Amino acid sequence: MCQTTGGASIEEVINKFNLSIMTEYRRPYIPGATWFFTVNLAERKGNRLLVDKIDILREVFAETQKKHPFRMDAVVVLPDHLHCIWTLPENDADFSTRWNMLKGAFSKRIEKGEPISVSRQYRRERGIWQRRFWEHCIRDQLDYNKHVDYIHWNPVKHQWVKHVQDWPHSSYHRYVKEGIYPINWGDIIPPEIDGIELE
Ligand code: NI
Repeated sequence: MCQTTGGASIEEVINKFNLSIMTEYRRPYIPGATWFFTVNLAERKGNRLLVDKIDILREVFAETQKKHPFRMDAVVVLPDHLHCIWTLPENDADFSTRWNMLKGAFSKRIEKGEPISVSRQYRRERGIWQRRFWEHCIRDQLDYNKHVDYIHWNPVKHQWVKHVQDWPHSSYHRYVKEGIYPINWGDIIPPEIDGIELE
């Protein structure tokens, strides 16, 4: 399903990125079934809709998951976009159905009034979310770890908080509770994600 890059051994990669301390993850990725997503609101400037309506967002995630199961490995909700990692059931790569359902159910519960483009008016679409989203098939355990850390570092990256632990809307807190991260994780930028740009 997703291509492996081959070539460099884990040791080579670790040396290259100076990853002296590796975090022990308890939910190993599953080849071909684990995906990273970035999903944006249509209007990002000054828009806090996702955190203002976090309860609705939680509801629609749960409803979608009930109808079309997936494992949520990591998630962060920022005011104007979100990132997450899902693992889909075997032989099921249909993340598009899940995102359409989730985005549609969320929009339906938000009062109308957002600016809507002509093409969307024509199709009777709402203007809450960007139509496109970014997906990336996780290649291996190192790629998985990197994306999990990217997610949890994101509130600091976007300068919403100074410390990872001060942002409530992420799975970071679950990771600490489960003993996966030490409490001071993220006091400095994790070296393996330095310079990565996935929004
Ligand atoms: Ni981001």
